[in-house]
Order: sequence, then C-alpha cells, then structure tokens
Amino acid sequence: MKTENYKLQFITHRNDRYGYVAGARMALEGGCRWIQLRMKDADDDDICAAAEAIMPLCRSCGATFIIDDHVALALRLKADGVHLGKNDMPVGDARAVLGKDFIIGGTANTLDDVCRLHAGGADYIGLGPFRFTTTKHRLSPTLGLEGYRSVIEGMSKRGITLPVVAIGGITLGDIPAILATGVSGIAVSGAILGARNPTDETKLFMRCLCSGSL
Ligand code: TZP
Ligand code: MG
Repeated sequence: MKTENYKLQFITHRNDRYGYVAGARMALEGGCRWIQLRMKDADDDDICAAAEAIMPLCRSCGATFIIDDHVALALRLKADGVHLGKNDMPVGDARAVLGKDFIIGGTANTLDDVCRLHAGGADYIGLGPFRFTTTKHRLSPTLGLEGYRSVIEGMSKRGITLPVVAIGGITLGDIPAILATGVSGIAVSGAILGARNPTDETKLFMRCLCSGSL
C-alpha cells in the first residue's frame, strides 16, 4: 500500500463557495497528497465526472485518490482505492473484487470495529468521530482524545499495526494532541474547505502534521 501519503486526507464536500473539484484542487495545491472523493447522495454519473476531473490532478502530483463507498466505480475508474463505512460492502468482499493492489480503508468507531476491519484485510482505519461535525449525518458518539488513546492501546495489545487516521470536526489546533495519542494521520473536510483560504490552510495542516507542532 502506498501509505506514505496518508498523513493528511482531504475529504471532499461542497459549500456555498466551492464544489467538490475546486476543494480537491485547493487541497492538492496546499500540499495534501490524499484525496477521498466523498459525494453522498450523488449519482454515478456525477461521481464519475468529478473523479475524471480530480484523478488527473492527483496523478500529476503523486497524490492518492480514493473513492468513498463505491467499490465498482473505484474499479472501473482505476482509482487507488476505496473507503468503506459500516453500511457499505464488507472489506473482505471488496478485497475479493478489487484484489491486493487497491487500497481499502474502513470506518471504525470502536476497537471491535478495528478488529473486524483488520480481519477483513483493510489497509487503514478511519477512526472517529473525534468531535461533533455537521459534515456527516447520523454521527456515531464522539471519541475525544481519550477514545483514541484507548483504541490505540487496544490495538497495540492485540498486535494490530494498521495506520489509524482520525476524523470528525478536526481543526488545525487539534493536531498535536491527536498525534500524541498515537494515530498516524488525520482526515479533514470542513476546517479546510471553510477556511478563508483553503490552500493556505492546507499548507498549515501539512506543516503541523510533518513537524508535530503548530
Ligand atoms: N466520517 C466521520 S466524521 C466525517 C466523516 C466522513 C466528516 C469529516 O468532515 P469534517 O468537516 O472534517 O468534520
Ligand atoms: Mg460509506
């Protein structure tokens, strides 16, 4: 798995200023090297159109391109991988469809989820939510820093070494404390897309993630 890019994962969304493609472009311009195309409630044609715009941008700078939810689309479009939630195709089934060369990530809210995803052959875990966010509907209970510490400790007791990416309501100022819990990276949408200048905000995120301090 090309895991070296996962420190900052930009999750696409749209607001009154920017659409999915514009958001991804600004995140890449700011140095982010992992885009997850998340377009809840969009149809396949719209997802394909956005993917066909974003994927070449990712390719030109060596960024990883992941599609949320849609295993068949990830295969057809030759994305780098897919991210699967609890209501999506099970990771083991997706692995059978995609083979070993695609990245498969899974959403976890608990240590049990992590163990299930690990057994299914996931490459990384999206663990959250860190705190409340309006970006995702039907949010699971928030974990806070203590939740991350406890899941990471449980993983290490079980010898599970998968990269864990924290997600949910994360802002720049949260990064040092979140990294200190032992997670490998963070996934962000609103704090970047809603910033005055999303490209500059991404640069700040990258700098903090690489140095570990603000
Ligand atoms: N899964 C858990 S929280 C979340 C997803 C997709 C949304 C992350 O977006 P934001 O705006 O960074 O909270
Ligand atoms: Mg999903």
